[in-house]
Parts: sequence; C-alpha cells; structure tokens
Amino acid sequence: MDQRTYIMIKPDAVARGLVGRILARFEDTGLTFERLEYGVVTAEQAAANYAEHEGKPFYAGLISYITSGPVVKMVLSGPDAVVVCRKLMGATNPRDAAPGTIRGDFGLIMDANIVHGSDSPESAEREISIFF
Ligand code: IDP
Ligand code: MG
Repeated sequence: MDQRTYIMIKPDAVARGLVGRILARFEDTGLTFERLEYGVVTAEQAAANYAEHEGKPFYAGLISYITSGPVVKMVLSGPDAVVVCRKLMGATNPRDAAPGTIRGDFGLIMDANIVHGSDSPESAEREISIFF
C-alpha cells in the first residue's frame, strides 16, 4: 500500500559527513523523495516529535541531541514506505542493528542514533505535519 514516511538524518551523522551515503541508501529503495530539506530542529518540534518519550530517563538527552546541530529532513513515499525504511535503518540500538542496515553500519551508541524513521503510517502523518 502506498504510504508516506518521515525520515531524519540526525545531527551526529550530518557532522560526520554521512549524509550522501545515507541518502544513497534511501534512494536505492526506489521510494519517491517528496520533500528533502536541511535545517535545525526547534525545541518545539523536538518536544512534539518525541512526546511519547517524555518522562523517560533519556528524554532530556534526546531533545538536546536532536536540536544540537543541523539535520536532514525528508518525506518518502511509495509501497510500504514505513516498514521498508524501518528495515533499512535497523534496530534502535546500533549494537543490535544488523550489518547492512544504516544503524548497523554507521552507529555506535543509541544516545546518538544517526537516523529517525516513523514507526507507523499514523506516526508518519503526525511527524510530517510537525516538520513540514
Ligand atoms: P526508534 O528511533 O527506533 O523509533 P524509539 O524507541 O522511538 O526508537 O526512540 C527514539 C530515540 O530515542 C532513539 O532513536 C534513540 O536515539 C533514543 N532512545 C530510545 N531508547 C533509548 C534508551 O533506552 N537510551 C538512550 N536513548 C534511547
Ligand atoms: Mg520511534
């Protein structure tokens, strides 16, 4: 089923110069780039995006990390876009992410996760409205 997903290359990955290689992996899926934008996440956007994690021990660090530097925001669309991108990204903890996935290949620590992707079509629409 055609759907949209919100993807964000996080500050650590931008700072490390990984944008081109990560974008190439999303391009390789064949999904359509509806939006692609470089920018800084505001505190308000960060809080809205991560509302589900408010109160958790890592919440403050997550907010300060995602607002710490420029990110690359995108909207991809196509068949099963959400699950296709989640599989490409790999498990949340890079230690558990399989080789060949973005997190498995480029990530080291969960606190500085290098990419965000919506976890459902409903989350995707909510997140897209926050960032675009
Ligand atoms: P996801 O990014 O795979 O959807 P979520 O559970 O939504 O994973 O968590 C959002 C982000 O919060 C993760 O990408 C990661 O950076 C961070 N995070 C999640 N759980 C932990 C944790 O237990 N310790 C530290 N950071 C965490
Ligand atoms: Mg999530």
